[in-house]
Amino acid sequence: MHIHKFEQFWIKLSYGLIAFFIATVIYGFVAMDLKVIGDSGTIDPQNLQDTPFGNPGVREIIKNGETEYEVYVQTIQFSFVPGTAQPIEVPANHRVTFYITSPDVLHGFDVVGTNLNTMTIPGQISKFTTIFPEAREYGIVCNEYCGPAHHVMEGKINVVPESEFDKSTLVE
Ligand SMILES: [Cu+2]
Repeated sequence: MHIHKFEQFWIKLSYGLIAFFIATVIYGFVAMDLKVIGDSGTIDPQNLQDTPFGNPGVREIIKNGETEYEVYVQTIQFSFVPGTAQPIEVPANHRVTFYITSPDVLHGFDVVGTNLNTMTIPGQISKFTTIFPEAREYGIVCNEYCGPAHHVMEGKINVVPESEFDKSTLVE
């Protein structure tokens, strides 16, 4: 069968593009250590008050004899609760698990300069675990268009040395 040389060119280019896109995905997961945000279940966005999201903030838990932290965050047009009005404060070098959901519309939760980045979806819980290796401040931005003040939706995570961590900021 004769295939015209232009046709051959476009067929080869198509296969090349597919190979390139697959390679970028593999590169992201292997070399950049990207992970897909876990499916952590669903939640009724109208009734967050009866869940840990009703009292959002940082909780201390003991897991396998280690002190870990859980951070419950609501993303609401146009702030992170907590995160915007007051920063999320966690100690360095401890495992921190974020649980994030949205009572209104789709938002993003992107910890600037890191690979911590998730969509927050009404009815879904986004969950990821990290360990902040050093004390410093991180910015959070919303990276999903969520309304007219989307561009000012931002917050902060304060990672402090363990000795300076103020446990009075924890929620029950
Ligand atoms: Cu937004």
